[in-house]
Amino acid sequence: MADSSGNFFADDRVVLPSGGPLYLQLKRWIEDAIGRGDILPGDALPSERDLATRVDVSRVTVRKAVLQLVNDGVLVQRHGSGTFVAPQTPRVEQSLSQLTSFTEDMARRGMAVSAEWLDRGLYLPSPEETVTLGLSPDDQVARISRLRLTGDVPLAIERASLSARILPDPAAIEDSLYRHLDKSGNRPVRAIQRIRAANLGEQDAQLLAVPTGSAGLNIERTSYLASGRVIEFTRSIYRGDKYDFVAELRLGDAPASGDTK
Ligand code: 16G
Repeated sequence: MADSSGNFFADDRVVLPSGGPLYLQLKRWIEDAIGRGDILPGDALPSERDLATRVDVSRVTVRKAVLQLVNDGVLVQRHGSGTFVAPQTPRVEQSLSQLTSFTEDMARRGMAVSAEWLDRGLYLPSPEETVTLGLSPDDQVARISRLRLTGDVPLAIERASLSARILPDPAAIEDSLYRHLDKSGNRPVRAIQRIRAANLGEQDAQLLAVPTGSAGLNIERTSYLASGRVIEFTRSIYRGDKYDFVAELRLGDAPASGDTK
């Protein structure tokens, strides 16, 4: 990627925004430069030492500002190669009232999807899978785990379990699990979704290309066929900095406050 940051950082006139501790001034200066397009996604930042000299602050101040920007997802650090402006992907808004697949969600926004397979195969079910999926003692379970991306930006890790009777050959799934299920008339029509806040552990954070401990959303989806049978149990971890889950709320049956009649 072309590095257009050279001109910006080579400019002598560094005027930090005023107010607050120095590292926050420096942080805001970098954010403003990104906001104005003076430095672009993919551009490299100068080394800690060079930046400290250029801005005339200590290396500790630079380190603090950069760390916060990395935690905010504004910068990314690549081991051995330096610090870069993070690629920009808009936050994704996902409705909580529609049962859609990841592929459909992204296609609706004109965003390219891809997946990295982490695992897929048939296994002996765990007790939780047996109960949730309503399996018989000698049934197998199909497990598929994917890192889901748009472009080269990872958004979520999804680990789905389905009865092997429904999904006897997990390797046959191409891009979309729901499209695959649709072909055999097994696309879910209803789901219960539970969302919990979580701080990402080291392994998940690494897959999602964010610092360990970043905010994430743990989502469990149990999906049903029209018959009421459970078809899918998926545990997902979504990046907290990329997703907004949006629910429409309507006034319920209870009388509005003040309505005493
Ligand atoms: C969504 C679902 C996931 C489902 C997947 C199918 C959430 C939290 N999860 O990502 O349960 O397995 O879609 O997507 O929304 P696909 O058809 O693109 O494989």
